[in-house]
Amino acid sequence: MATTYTAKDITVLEGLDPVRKRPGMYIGGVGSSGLHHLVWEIVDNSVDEAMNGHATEINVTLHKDKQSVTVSDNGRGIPVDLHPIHKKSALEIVYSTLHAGGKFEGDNYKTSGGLHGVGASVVNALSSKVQVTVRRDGAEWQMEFSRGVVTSKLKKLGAAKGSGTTVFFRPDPTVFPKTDFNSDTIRERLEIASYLHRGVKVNFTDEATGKKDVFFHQDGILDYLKKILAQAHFKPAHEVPFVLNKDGELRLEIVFQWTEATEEVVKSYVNGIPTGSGGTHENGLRAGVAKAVRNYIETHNLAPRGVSLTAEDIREGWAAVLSVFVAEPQFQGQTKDRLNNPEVQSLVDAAVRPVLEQWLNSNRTVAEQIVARIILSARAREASRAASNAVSRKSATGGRLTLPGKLADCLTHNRENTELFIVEGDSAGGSAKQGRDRNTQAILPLRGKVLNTEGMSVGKVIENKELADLVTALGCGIGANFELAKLRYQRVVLLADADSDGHHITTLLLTFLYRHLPELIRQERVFIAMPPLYRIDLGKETYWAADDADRDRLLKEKQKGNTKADITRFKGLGEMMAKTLWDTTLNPRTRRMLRVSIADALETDRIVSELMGKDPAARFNFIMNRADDVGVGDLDV
Ligand code: 0RA
Repeated sequence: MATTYTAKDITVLEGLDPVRKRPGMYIGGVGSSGLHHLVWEIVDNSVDEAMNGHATEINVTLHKDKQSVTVSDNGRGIPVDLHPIHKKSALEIVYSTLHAGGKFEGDNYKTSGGLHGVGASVVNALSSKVQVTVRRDGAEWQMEFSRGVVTSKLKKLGAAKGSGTTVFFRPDPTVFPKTDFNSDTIRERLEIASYLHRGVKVNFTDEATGKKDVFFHQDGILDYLKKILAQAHFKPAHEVPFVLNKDGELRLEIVFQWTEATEEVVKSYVNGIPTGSGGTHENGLRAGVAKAVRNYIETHNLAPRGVSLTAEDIREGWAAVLSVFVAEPQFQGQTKDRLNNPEVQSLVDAAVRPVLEQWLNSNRTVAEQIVARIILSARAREASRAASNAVSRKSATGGRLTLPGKLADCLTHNRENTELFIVEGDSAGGSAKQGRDRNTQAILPLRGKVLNTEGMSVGKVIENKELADLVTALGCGIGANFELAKLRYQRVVLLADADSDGHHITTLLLTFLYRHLPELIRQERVFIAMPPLYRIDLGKETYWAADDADRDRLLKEKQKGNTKADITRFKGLGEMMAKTLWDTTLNPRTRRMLRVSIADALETDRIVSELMGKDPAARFNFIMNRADDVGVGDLDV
């Protein structure tokens, strides 16, 4: 049962002048982050009320002017009775004195985060207006402040049902250079809060757009993990995620699951505040997980022969959400988003290790799936190291003996202006080999469909002969062994038929490059060749058309009087004469190519993962139709 908690429990320390003198000390600064901090403080107070079991719903409204916010909850309402000594209401004390708050009194009040009970007064000090409305004991009360000073005494508005607290505030424009709130920033933070505080319903209204959001997650951070994996199209490598909720010296919540992806994803929070740069809580989690997994592998004699498991192997494809609640968090780093409390590391480690070991031992199927996933990472690492060693051995000896047999390399030893054409199919490869400039252009024919590598580990990728050959031909290694300086060509050009199968292959290759050799795309080394689909003979003139629209446009433009048009549709690159391929597609003086670039890495990432999970045929259309969005631009080379 909750302890009775009234005005007498509040300790009063000092007035609000210090806050107005040095706002940065309390909210980190007066920029956008500090401005939004005010919202988090007020929301945290309502979250605390909910976490203590007294409120179920929080409403946040960003008003039309974007300069003011209202936060309300259906909790007990801030007490309005008079403090026996100070003769002031708890409401007034909480809002107009620094370090006032029951949170200082220990067990009575668990902190969700923020400024340790001083939040309300800090917001008040830095706001040109604060209006607090409380419903409790059958009545509604209201009080107003400005810049930390009472402007309207506590008054009873009348009878009212239920209970709760509503806080309206408008940040002081003489403190903040810019007082516009960002709706997305608030929305994202509230959504996260709804995951970190299971069962609390958080409503957000943006009056400027009329948009309303409801965030509610009965399963808390487990729902969050599921959302992260679904959004990234990361396939779980085992059935049930690991879940740990612990109260005690350190309150923490942990969920994690291994996936087929190569990335490690960890989202961590301290008192509901995101810690993007990790810190001691994350380190403790990683250490605890690594030790538990190693112990399990050892106890059950599951260690693979010939490879040793590294910490990176254990972390490959690992997706985790970690939320800890720390009484006195110390943040570090340039953006103050790394937890620095040393004691937290061993507390998290000690909390997770035995429970995970126990869990692995009593969920043997899942445990085996996890161990298999980790061994796969180790093997992949070994394989890619071997592949890259092979490449460097070759370049060290200057020999080309280990290059794939089907690669028709270029002759020049100077990398400048060299190009590797990755060509679909052997017969097309044949035309390309004949039609190319042997000095600077190399041809690597690929057989048939390329693997869809989305979500695949480096090891899996290397097991595929076609892709392994491609990596060897490129010479730059892959994954942890990637080295741009070793790339054997200046440009990498994807050359496929102008039809939908060809487009599909191009998309699969782009996915592979984007996911596993992203630096090549970032450095804009990757191009898409544009072979013609039609040959149009008009009298003595010959034209080439890339697609149907191009054909129609050319006919309209060039066909005069009743000249007969002779139109040939190429079935594939293979049936094109070598000379034709040179004239239309390979010759740097006459050809057109698309340069692939990343306009917005995050957006591209989302798009790639979305596309590669869906209908293959639709994918290339997307890339072509939305060329601007993914940054594939026209380029004449
Ligand atoms: C102290 C005591 C009590 C409620 C609160 C604080 C309280 C603060 C906030 C801030 C936002 N929403 C809030 N809701 C409640 C309750 C004392 C009692 O009724 O026993």
